[in-house]
Amino acid sequence: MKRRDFLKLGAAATAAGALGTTSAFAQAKIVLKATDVHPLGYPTVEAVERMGKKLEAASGGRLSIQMFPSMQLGGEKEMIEQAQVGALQIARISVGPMGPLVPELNVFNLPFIFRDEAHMEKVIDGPIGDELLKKLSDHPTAGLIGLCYMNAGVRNVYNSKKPIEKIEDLKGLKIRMMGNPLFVDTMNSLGGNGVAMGFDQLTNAMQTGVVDGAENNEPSYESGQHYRYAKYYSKTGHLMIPELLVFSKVTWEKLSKDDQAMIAKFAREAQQEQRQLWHAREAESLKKMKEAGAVVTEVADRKPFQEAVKPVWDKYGAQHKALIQRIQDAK
Ligand code: BDP
Repeated sequence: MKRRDFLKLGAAATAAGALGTTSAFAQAKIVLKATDVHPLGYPTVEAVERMGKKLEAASGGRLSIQMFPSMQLGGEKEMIEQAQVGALQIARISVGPMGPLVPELNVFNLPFIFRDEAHMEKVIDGPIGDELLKKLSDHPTAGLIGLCYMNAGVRNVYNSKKPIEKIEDLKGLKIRMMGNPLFVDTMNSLGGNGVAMGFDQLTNAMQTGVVDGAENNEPSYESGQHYRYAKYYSKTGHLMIPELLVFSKVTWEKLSKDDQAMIAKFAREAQQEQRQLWHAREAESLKKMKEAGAVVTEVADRKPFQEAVKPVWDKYGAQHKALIQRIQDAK
């Protein structure tokens, strides 16, 4: 049996064993299985681990979080599926792959929707952020509770061939995008060839030349050592996608109201705590990747990039005009 399947089975068995009737569940020790594609020490992983420590302290050891980092339970597609069936409880995923499930969330996935990180933070911290979390939690088939957001900086294109200084430089490059048609359309409208695949398949795809590169923030590029396969990191800044912390709805419904409230409160705190860790890590990662040989290029004029993605806005944004307006008006 592959390690991943084995872990999946183990997770399913433990969760199923722990979930008896609602009242028995309310008394028993509950170990919440959490997962993240990133390794220990990464801001999102660290924030969830800290949340686990708080839960343990506040519940006198009755509630705790067991972290499975580094894609041990698969990529985000697998993480979402496992959370939906209750084989794990907490998944830290990007808003990226959630767009096809909850269309309103796709608005955060539109290229160049946020002016800068402060604008993005303002939106996720405010009423729009709350509304979209509720949309996710109330969604009849998504099977997930939206707990909070986290920062994930700005996504920039990297590749093995050449620096991207202007939009023409993207022509013909095969660039891995997250699993959501919106992103493939985005890359194609910029002139590259978008290839959708899971984060768990990316290193191999770069190694074997299936793709020429990908796009991500500095900490993901650096911690995944992607500079080893794609050293040209160019500040295209085309996407700024927040992260999500989601909870399995089937497990959630078995928790007491008090436990739900406690988890929700610590998750909201995690949103702010992760942010501090994030900004420090962004700077640290930039330094490390340069030391490791990454060639970082600024893109002087992003206008042509912004104009090229208009069709993506028409296709995915037309049905959310009012929401987009409110985001743009957020100051
Ligand atoms: C990273 C996100 C992670 C995504 C990954 C990706 O933190 O959730 O899985 O990008 O590109 O920035 O798939």
